[in-house]
Amino acid sequence: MKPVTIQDMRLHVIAMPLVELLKTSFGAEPYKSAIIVEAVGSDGHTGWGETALKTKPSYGSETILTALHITRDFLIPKLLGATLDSPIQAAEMLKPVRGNHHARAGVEAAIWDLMAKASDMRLADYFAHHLPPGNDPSDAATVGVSIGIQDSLDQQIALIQKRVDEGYGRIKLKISPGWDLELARAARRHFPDIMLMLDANSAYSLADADRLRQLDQFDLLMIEQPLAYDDIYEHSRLQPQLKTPICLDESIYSAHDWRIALELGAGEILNLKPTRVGGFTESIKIYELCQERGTPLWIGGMLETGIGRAANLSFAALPGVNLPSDISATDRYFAPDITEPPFVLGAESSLKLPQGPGIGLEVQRDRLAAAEARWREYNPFAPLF
Ligand code: OSB
Ligand code: MG
Repeated sequence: MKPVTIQDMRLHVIAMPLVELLKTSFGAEPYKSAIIVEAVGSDGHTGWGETALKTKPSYGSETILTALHITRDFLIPKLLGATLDSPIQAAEMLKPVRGNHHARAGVEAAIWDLMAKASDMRLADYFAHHLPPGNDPSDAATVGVSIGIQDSLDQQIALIQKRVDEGYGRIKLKISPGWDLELARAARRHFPDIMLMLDANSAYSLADADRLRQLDQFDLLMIEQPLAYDDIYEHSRLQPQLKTPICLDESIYSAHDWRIALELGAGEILNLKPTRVGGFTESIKIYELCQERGTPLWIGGMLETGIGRAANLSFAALPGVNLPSDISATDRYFAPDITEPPFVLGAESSLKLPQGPGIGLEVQRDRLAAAEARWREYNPFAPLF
């Protein structure tokens, strides 16, 4: 593997109009926001990473502006001018910056792409190179689609129908207290055979156990993050009361967290978002832990642009990822994206990996600049000081 010297790192804060908003139990934001990290190597290659965040501390504690501060003032100075033998070394150098997982992940992702390109490898093959033998990626990953809370059951059913017609084989519905049982009942009545799951985004408490248990009758693949975003223990009290497997999202930030959750019996499945756990180095540790424990694994999303999605898809193509991932076709998110070519849903609810080195997509500089201009106009917190 070729060493790379980091010559420059540039940040692009963007806002992108979404084809379909994603309303969760904590609300919806009008644009998809992100920090796009551009890493330039002394060999002339450019690596791209995405710090996928919201403008509000709603999903987690970080926001676009906190990540901008951490990235610019603490992370980039650690890597500028450094010669790296592997992206894992970059992760080690960034680790003294505590917390701030999404910020670290965006920077690390740009290094993974840059170094895969320097070695002329697809990112998926480059990931496999950092895993034991037997982990070669497939050329496609199985995916599903995440659907936000709608204004009525009729609208919700129509939207599920549209996604089923498009070919999605696994549907995830966002729920919140009062928008749960009737929703699941209606979805099951209309679609008796689809792979169906729910995501509560931390909207319930242990006192809701009786209500959550009623969801068992709908043959759900899993229920994602029913309880508090920073809880593991109470999930371990809830899981034995449910037949439906609990999948943790918000409360797992590391392999260490997931090991503790498994030991407590706080859930059976993990939604691994590389951006939430601080990057692909930690994701690899979690991947190996899941293989060791035999727990199912899939890759979650944060409405990433093509940059973040191509990297996530490359990870999702590894053989240990064995449930459909939240990585949908480009037309679910943007018209157009800032990358080319678009992802198009293929047979059996799958997306093909791009074939070029690294993330394998071309960033469209004009669209990136337009998305940066939109951010400057939209930024709800510009007059901070
Ligand atoms: O909880 O999984 C979630 C998007 C933003 C924040 C949290 C979540 C999500 C999704 C989107 O469900 C999945 C996707 O990127 O398609
Ligand atoms: Mg979730």
